[in-house]
Amino acid sequence: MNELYNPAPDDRFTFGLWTVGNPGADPFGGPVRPRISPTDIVRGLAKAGAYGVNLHDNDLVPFGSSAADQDRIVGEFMDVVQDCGLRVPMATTNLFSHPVFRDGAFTSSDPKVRAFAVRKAKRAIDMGVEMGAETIVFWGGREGVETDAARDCRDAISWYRECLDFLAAWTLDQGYSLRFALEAKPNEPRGDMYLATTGHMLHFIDTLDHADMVGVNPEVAHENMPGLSMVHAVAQAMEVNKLFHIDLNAQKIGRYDQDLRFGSEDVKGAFFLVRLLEGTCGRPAYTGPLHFDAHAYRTEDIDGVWDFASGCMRTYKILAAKAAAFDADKEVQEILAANHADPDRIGALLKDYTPESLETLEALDLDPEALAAQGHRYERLDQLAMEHLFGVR
Ligand code: GCO
Ligand code: MN
Ligand code: MN
Repeated sequence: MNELYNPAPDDRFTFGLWTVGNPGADPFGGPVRPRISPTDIVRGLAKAGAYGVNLHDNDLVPFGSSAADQDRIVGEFMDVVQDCGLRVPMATTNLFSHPVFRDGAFTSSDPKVRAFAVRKAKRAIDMGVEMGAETIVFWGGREGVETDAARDCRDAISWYRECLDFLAAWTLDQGYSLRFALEAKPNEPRGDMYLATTGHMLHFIDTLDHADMVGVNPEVAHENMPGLSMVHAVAQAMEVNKLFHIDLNAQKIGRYDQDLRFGSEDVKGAFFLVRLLEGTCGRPAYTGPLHFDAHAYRTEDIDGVWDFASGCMRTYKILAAKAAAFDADKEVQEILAANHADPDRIGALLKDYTPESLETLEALDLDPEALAAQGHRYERLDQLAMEHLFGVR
């Protein structure tokens, strides 16, 4: 194996306990692999070259544990995390497994369930802070419906907002310096989930009391399931400084949430995503954790799980190198420069309306027929991307 692509902690790769720890159960069959203990997962991740490990409260501390048991479990876990030189950059709350959440957590029609969900999230945030987490992810696994007969959908959105506002205000009151990252998914497990895409989330965030501390955690699979572009979702978040976290994996369009090894489907989509994150095409790079929310094929044994983890990280690094090479390619640069050329500084005119800019705009010699006659050479540009990806350039 080419050592150039071996991962190291400064690559900022992270995995959830639930990802490499996934024992391979699906709706049609039980687990095929033994459960790996959280501390063995940590040791394995350190050996594999990861930077950190993320978790849901109940990945580590079983639901309903006493405070004393929680302290002991977290203490033992953190000893191993520190010994291995790993970090816990993100923590999240399981608001979907227990039957109490069968009709939602923050969007349940029953205020008692919403209260229980807020209290559980609050405890998970405390636990995350204790472990050094900087980001709290919210994935509303049960926030949705099978039938819209259940409630006025506007109520669900208002309750979702109230719960997040409550938790953000409490977080600030505690003096915690944390960021919340909201993760969208269009469906599964619910028939329709509220706030189905990263775009929905970005708008919703603007309506929150403490919008400054809330951003998004887009996931490749969740944008691709309905056939949307992950690149565009992530770009929209980055453009307004709201990309607080990311879930990298792979997905075939239109399927259930497959959570495949990063880059194993839609290689070109993964390439343009990495190019965007690395900022090789011009704008600033994403500098947060690169989290893989995926799991090994059900065909795999434990060795296969570590092949999977290594594959996610190596593919990211390979694509990052390809992205850098693509953007450094003279022919690529020429095509892009020709398309972006602005010798008369017309782009600047559009930045602000003033009576003067309008006057200059009106006086421009703009010939739509001549503009329309120009080809853009994107066939060649895309082929160059393909040749970089194929390794023949
Ligand atoms: C899924 C989600 C989850 C979340 C996780 C962290 O579809 O199951 O992607 O894996 O990312 O719960 O909040
Ligand atoms: Mn998912
Ligand atoms: Mn996810």
